[in-house]
Amino acid sequence: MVNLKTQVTIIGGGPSGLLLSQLLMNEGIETIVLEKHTKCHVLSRIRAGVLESGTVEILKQAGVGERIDIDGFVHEGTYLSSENKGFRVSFSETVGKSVTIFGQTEVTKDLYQKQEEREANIFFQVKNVNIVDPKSSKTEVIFEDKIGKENKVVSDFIIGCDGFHGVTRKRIPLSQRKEYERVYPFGWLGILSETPPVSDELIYANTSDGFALCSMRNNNLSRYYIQCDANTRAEDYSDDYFWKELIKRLPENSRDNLKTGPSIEKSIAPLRSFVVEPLQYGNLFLVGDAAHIVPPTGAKGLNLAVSDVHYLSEGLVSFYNGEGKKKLSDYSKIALKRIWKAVRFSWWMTTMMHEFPETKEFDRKIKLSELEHLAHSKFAQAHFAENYVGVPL
Ligand code: FAS
Ligand code: PHB
Repeated sequence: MVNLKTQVTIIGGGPSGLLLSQLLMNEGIETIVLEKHTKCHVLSRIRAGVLESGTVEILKQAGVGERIDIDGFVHEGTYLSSENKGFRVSFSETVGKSVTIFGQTEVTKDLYQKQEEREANIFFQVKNVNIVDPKSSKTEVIFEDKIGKENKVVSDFIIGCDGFHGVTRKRIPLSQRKEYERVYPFGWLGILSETPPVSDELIYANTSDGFALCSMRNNNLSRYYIQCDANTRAEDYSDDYFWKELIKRLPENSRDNLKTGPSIEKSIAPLRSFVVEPLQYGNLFLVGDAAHIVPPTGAKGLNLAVSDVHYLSEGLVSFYNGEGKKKLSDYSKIALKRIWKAVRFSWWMTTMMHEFPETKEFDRKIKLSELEHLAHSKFAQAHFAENYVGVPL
């Protein structure tokens, strides 16, 4: 058994684990990061693309803002459409803010680079991660490293940044945790294509055929999603089918702009809303997708993970600055307040923009009226914008 010692053990080398390690190391706090896969595998995931202004600030604080400023697209609004009639919601005119389009893959790439510059202690391809006793003052995590050797790391705290399917959440006894969940009866079929984006800002579209979203990564890399049946596989859908369905759901005035081409990535994301409470159990803390999942409609997944990291790093820095555990023990309460606001907004937007199998004519009329109201009410648009750009930290 190899014995290791550190201050904070972070399980999960995705965006939240790496960002937390970077922010703590910037303050002279030691970390060890345990990641199940290779770095290459982590970077091969195509996920989020919208960064709230608060997220960009925190990433800059961690030292990974440079490329965001150069390659990111600042969007001061977004398009929505109902029954192929589009309208725009301005974030700048309503709440004086904007969002930035910059892929999660690129954020994660920059975080890995910064961690390597700091000679961070990251173990890849770990197996059989076992958290001994989260309640003990000196926590222990036992894991097998990539050459099959058993390691034990002793630290003050363990942070669960291991995503929805990780091990940390389940380490909290069922009697001590409460889970809230809504699973949606559809998924998102997403493609990446080396084609110019159809629009200068995102388009969220609702039609009786279902939802569609037009996003981008750069001037010749577009990301499109259409609502699909939950129990289907990406390979069940041809590119031809995808483009035909997408065109049908677009606002009339955008259709001619759409440039189609072969998909270079195609995947299906299931849609669910999930929250676990509390986010702390002894010296174990949960962060990001390990604690909550939102449907991507509200573009909140990555942004929530970053705000969790922000609150938790403040608590840990305060503790190591000798200010006691007050801020740390407030983490769960403070983070959950912002989490539930984002969960509500993501649920509301998903309900308004998607077609449910059981949708009755009455429901459809309500949805059309809600979109009609959003299209014409400055107050409704301000409410939408306030949530979409991210409620203050
Ligand atoms: P992550 O899941 O990114 O990272 C967790 C890490 O822990 C992974 O690298 C994993 O390999 C590792 N791990 C797991 N188990 C482990 C173990 N036992 N030991 C060690 N390591 C372990 N959000 C949006 O806003 N827009 C989107 O379009 C969007 N699309 C998404 C599509 C999919 C398929 C998914 C799953 C999520 C999507 N999200 C989207 C949300 C996404 O952005 C997440 O919120 C974000 O990745 C959360 O980051 P982390 O909390 O770091 O979790
Ligand atoms: C994306 O660009 O992948 C994206 C954008 C907005 C969303 C979800 C995904 O709401």
